[in-house]
Amino acid sequence: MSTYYGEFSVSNDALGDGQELRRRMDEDGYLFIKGLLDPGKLLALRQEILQVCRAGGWLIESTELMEGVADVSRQCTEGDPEYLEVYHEIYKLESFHRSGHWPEVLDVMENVVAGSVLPHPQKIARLWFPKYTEHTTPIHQDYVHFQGVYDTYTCWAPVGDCPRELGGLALLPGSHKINAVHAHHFSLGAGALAIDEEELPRDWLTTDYEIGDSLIFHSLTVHQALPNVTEDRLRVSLDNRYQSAEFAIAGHMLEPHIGGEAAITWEEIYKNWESTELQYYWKDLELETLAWIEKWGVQAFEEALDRARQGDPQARHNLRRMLKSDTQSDSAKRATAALAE
Ligand SMILES: O=C(O)CCC(=O)C(=O)O
Ligand SMILES: [Fe+2]
Repeated sequence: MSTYYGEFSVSNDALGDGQELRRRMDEDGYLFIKGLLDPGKLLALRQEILQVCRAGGWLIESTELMEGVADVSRQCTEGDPEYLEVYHEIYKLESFHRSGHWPEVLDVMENVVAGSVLPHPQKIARLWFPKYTEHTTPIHQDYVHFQGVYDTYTCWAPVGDCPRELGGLALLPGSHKINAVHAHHFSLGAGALAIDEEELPRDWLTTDYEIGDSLIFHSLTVHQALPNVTEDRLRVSLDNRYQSAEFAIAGHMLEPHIGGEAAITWEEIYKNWESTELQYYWKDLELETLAWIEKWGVQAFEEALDRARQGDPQARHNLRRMLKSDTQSDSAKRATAALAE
């Protein structure tokens, strides 16, 4: 049965009314704000990001930079060393980190958390190749990845227009109300954890995002990315996280995003920044940190091993991807053994 995607409700009418924004977040698990972010600033950021992608060989030469025309033969994603090479250069951009602190975002988020807001130090950009459907972000709740407290919120925003075919985010309204984490299983898509579609209702919502639009949702709200089915366009987006500054935060959210053994350090990231204002901005807050909960990742890895032994191509791809950046750990040894069976 194919799924029909309805349209988000727009919450611009409630901007500035914290109580109403919180009521809607409690009711629907999301807020969709049209034109929240300034298109001029986003376009400047898009240009910087795409310049890095072009320098990394991801874009077709002689095409208009801002169109983001991808060289499909360079397809890669999170976990691939060739993705990290480009992503880490983007991660060094001061403007990319600053975008998570733009006042228009902080204003809304202060209203959502009803007080002083903590933007997570770990910022995230996603660079999504076209026709790479198997690797699309699967159905999940953010809590399994970002953890900390349930009342953590994601702001997802495309850096450029993002019509449905470019693969924007879709979510299930009200799905946070189960107030619990669904079972997550192995998936080849980003994050490697997925909820079974059969367990869920089918009233998915999405939209044809325009530059500046922002989708804000709760850490238990069930969501997924739609596949990028364009011929040759790269999807560029931001997903940053916010919570009340009064709550504890998961310790890993104080570290840069992804890399495992090849991770980049804050020192490397800050090397060429002009301003120190946002460097280590969380250090004087004396935040209480929470330990990483391993269970979802561990379970998905066991599933990947089982499926790889049975010859499942997605699981085998996942383990081979992991072995490109880690050959020494116990998990790497188990992955090597499973692939050899
Ligand atoms: O952009 C994506 O593909 C994944 C985004 C996502 O799952 C999130 O922002 O939480
Ligand atoms: Fe997510």
